[in-house]
Amino acid sequence: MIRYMTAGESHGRCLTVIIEGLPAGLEVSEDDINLQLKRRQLGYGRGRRMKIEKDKVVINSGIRFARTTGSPVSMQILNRDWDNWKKIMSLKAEDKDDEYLQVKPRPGHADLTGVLKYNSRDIRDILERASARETAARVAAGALARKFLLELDIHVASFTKQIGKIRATDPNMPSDKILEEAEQSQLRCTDKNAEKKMIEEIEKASKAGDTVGGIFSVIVDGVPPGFGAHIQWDLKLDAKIARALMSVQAVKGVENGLGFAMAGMRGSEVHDRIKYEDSGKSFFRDTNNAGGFEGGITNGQSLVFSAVMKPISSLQEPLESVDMLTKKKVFSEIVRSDVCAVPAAGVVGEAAVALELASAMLEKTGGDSMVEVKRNYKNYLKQISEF
Ligand code: EPS
Repeated sequence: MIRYMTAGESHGRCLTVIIEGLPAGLEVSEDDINLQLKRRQLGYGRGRRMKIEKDKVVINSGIRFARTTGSPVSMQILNRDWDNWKKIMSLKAEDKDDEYLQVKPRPGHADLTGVLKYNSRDIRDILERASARETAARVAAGALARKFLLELDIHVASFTKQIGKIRATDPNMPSDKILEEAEQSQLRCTDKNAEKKMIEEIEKASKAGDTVGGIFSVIVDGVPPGFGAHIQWDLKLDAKIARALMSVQAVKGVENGLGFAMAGMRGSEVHDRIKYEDSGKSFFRDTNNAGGFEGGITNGQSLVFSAVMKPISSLQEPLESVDMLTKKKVFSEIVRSDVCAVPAAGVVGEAAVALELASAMLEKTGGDSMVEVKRNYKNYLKQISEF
């Protein structure tokens, strides 16, 4: 089982992540992680912060001679912007300055719920940790899960499906091709026509001081049947993945396969017919409406998840709110932010899915080293092929 935990504030010194449970002998370099961190920083619609940060990982433990040792891997990503925020984010009581107090909560943000819960009179105590900057740490952990999955020939990709009202046509291609095409697009969208309109949508929102959300999809190819379990609610792998995606900042809904569209369809239209290939001795389907899961267990088809990201709650044209201290009507705080971060959320989604999947796979295969994991995995694949 993989466990991971992040720490760090958006404008603090750094982000930290500890990931535990990876087998020993997994080949990892800093470049593998930095590549994923860079992908997360891209996308049309990002704010000025992304020009300041050049996210790079510092690995502090758990890796030796470019391989995991089996010990917890701890990593850091320094915030370059920290230099400009040292006083506001200071550890020392004497640096406290009421000039920087934030008291006008943004509707849609954790600002108000957070201050009420933690009894704080300064929204910054909350917003710094609620910030999607935290996802950089998750992407670093996800990069390791991704490397693990690649060793088992499992490929994770994502693409932007919708921005505002503009919906892209489904790519309908294998994950490695999706990855290749999405990477060419500034919105990580494989539909060029839709991409143009999406950019216009972002520009319009930006000019109006507004923000725009959308949908990203995560696809995983190469997962054999039998990972996850139907026997207990918290062992269902589709549910674990949905939770991980739902926990990505600003995500408000998750679907697997056809998801919500199934509501308006009949059983006969939805369910993927079971077929058998005699020569290859394997079960297969011609369709994948189920998105790779039946009964919380992988069914051998690609895993397909989509998540909706609400428009970011930091607007440059602020919304009606209430001053926390005076209780008078005000407009919410204006803070530097992105207009649209759906493409970046797709990369975060890949990491979230990779971590859950790698963890579930390890639960089944067991193994303290990659050699042991691969041997067990191969045996399981043999068992399925002989069914
Ligand atoms: C960031 C995500 C967004 C950015 C942030 C960096 O975080 P939030 O959820 O707080 O809007 O806006 O940058 C800033 C907070 C800033 O000062 O510009 C990220 O993904 O790294």
